[in-house]
Amino acid sequence: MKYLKVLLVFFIFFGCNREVAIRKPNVIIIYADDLGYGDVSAYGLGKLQTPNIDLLANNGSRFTSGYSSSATCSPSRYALMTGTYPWRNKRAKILTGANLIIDSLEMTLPKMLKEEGYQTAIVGKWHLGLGNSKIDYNQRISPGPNEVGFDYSYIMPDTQDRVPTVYMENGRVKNLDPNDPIEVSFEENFEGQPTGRENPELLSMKWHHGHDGTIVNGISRIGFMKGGEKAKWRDVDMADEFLNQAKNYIDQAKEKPFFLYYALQQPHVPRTPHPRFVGTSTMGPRGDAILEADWCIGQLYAHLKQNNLLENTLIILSSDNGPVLNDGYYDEAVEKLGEHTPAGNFRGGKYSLYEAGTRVPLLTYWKDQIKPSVSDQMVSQIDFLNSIASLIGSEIRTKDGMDLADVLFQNEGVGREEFILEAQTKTAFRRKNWVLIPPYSGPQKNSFVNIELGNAPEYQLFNLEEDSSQQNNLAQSHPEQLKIMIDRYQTILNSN
Ligand code: NG6
Ligand code: CA
Repeated sequence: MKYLKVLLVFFIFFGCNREVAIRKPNVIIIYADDLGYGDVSAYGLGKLQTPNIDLLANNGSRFTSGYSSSATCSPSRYALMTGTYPWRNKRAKILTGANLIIDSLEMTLPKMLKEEGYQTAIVGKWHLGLGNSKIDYNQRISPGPNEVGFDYSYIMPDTQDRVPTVYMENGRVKNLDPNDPIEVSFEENFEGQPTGRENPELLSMKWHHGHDGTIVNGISRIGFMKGGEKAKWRDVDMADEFLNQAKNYIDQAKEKPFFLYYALQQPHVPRTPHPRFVGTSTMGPRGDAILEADWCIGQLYAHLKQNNLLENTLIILSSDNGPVLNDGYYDEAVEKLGEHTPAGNFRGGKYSLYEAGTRVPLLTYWKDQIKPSVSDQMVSQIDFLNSIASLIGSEIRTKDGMDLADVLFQNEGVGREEFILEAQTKTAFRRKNWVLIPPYSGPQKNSFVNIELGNAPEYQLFNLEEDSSQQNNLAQSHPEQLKIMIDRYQTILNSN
């Protein structure tokens, strides 16, 4: 009996440990905001140097055909969290003070991981909405990240350029003084509150389009906010704040498998690198913010290393959409760009149906498990849920995502054959090397941000193999291929 007990203890101890080591790695998703394909130096196209991202890229799998689901933030995050195409959800578009767009019954990546015994946390940008009726920032707001699978949440509710400019921890505004309640409106200003439109003399960074509401830290935002003085973040400290929260979380979670969704705010506007990064890039705040993000990633990596966690941690890094230079503030992103090419050699950018809208840096790193490799297999963030589920032995699968665990984590197998991409509720279709963009009304270019959107009165058909920058529309000259693409695209759109 005694021996049996010893044997049992031995089995549980080593059995579990083995499981932890082989089947249940910690999972960290590092998700940048508006980082372009050419912004990462491992991709070899731009002029910025991102040594810490490169270290992961060069020692893991770097994907050259990796996609976000969408060319904007909230839809991409929705797809990342749910493994579901965002165009199936009418509310999955850029959110401003909106309610939660994930249904409480929907499967999510953190829910799946929780079912497999993981601890789960988000630190950083959420932008998937909060609550299900009028939001009162002076109460605990539910549902939010904690109600769709995260044990712990430390978030910026929407974006850095939207009010309220406060952190929220587990559904509550951090550092809120009950005697100074927060009021928020996206319709009208509160009496006596300076705004970017009326008080430009108070601004340290001027707005170019939009962003003319309440001024916080010398920067005017989208929307109006009153109160909550003590709770307001300092923009220049945001990177350090999220990094420290991420490290703290790792420290307290590291004994058991954990999932950390580290959603960086850079290089989204307003770009506010900490003073120690100002001037490090020669490209103004946008470049400096990317170098700051790169530094944060290096610090996180060093922290994992110090804690002997690298062998047992899968790191995935990507971006929610393609790059933009002028996204609403005068911050010299255009003027100081020089020879740098944030979109690589792809056409378009953030908001665009062309490749640069959704073709983003995407890499996986797992020390001693993923061999250094460059893969041209097509993969999407929408596949992360199913692929991670497959890796850790969960049976859960969502409908639109694929199980690409072999491709993403083993340097083996084949990726997607086809994928519907989305930009501001419009969709396009990639199949093998072909891309179909259906006719859409609307401007050819968003002249504020200076990005071609992909709208055209006729079908556009591109062959990426010979024309990766989408210059030659083959719709007229390749009618059979056009028909194949339209038929297949319609079939997927009509599937439910
Ligand atoms: C747009 C904002 C833009 C950015 C974007 C969301 C204006 C004129 N533009 O509405 O600055 O905030 O929303 O970006 O207000 S995203 O990466 O979160 O999708
Ligand atoms: Ca974004």
